[in-house]
Amino acid sequence: MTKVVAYLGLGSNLQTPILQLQSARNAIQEMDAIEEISFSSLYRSPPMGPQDQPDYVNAVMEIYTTLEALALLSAMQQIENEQGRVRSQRWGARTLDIDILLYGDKQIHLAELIVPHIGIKERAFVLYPLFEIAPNLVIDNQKLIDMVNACPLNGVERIA
Ligand code: A4P
Ligand code: MG
Repeated sequence: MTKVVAYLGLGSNLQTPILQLQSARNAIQEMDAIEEISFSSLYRSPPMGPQDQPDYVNAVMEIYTTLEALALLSAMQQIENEQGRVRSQRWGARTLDIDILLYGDKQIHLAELIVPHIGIKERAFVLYPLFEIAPNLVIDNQKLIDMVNACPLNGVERIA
């Protein structure tokens, strides 16, 4: 199986979000089928969606993986579950969310997996950390830098 470069978007807004992202990073690094290439700074932002929830901490991780896309999705969902993820309200508060932002240059349109991730082009909390670690990316023939320049920060702040 060949190695694919993939980008994961991590987010948390419950139970010490910074620790949630650190332990998710560790769990991902420990997988035999995954090798970390880089990990962005952490970014804080107000919630997108229901406003009666805490601010989020987000980051983006660049990996090599030998897993197929669906196997990668279920591995990430297992890590979410291990960190106490409860699915109730859509876009509601969560201990950990791991989204597959990009999987090589593949376009995937399955019921359970859409890649590139649906929100990638307009979400500041995804674009800014992604740009930090992969400034030259091109997504669907569009330069990431152009998407970043078109996207207001919307309260996203890099955590020192
Ligand atoms: N799914 C489809 N494509 C993908 C993909 N590329 N990666 C499916 C991961 N999952 C994908 O996700 C619902 C279903 O999406 C999964 O079962 C999977 O088969 P979920 O994690 O169970 O539920 P969710 O995250 O609440 O829903 P959704 O629509 O994925 O929400 P998002 O887009 O993840 O947004 N505000 C800030 N500031 N920062 C955030 O990180 N995150 C969200 C959630 C809302 N507001 C936020 C943030
Ligand atoms: Mg999600």
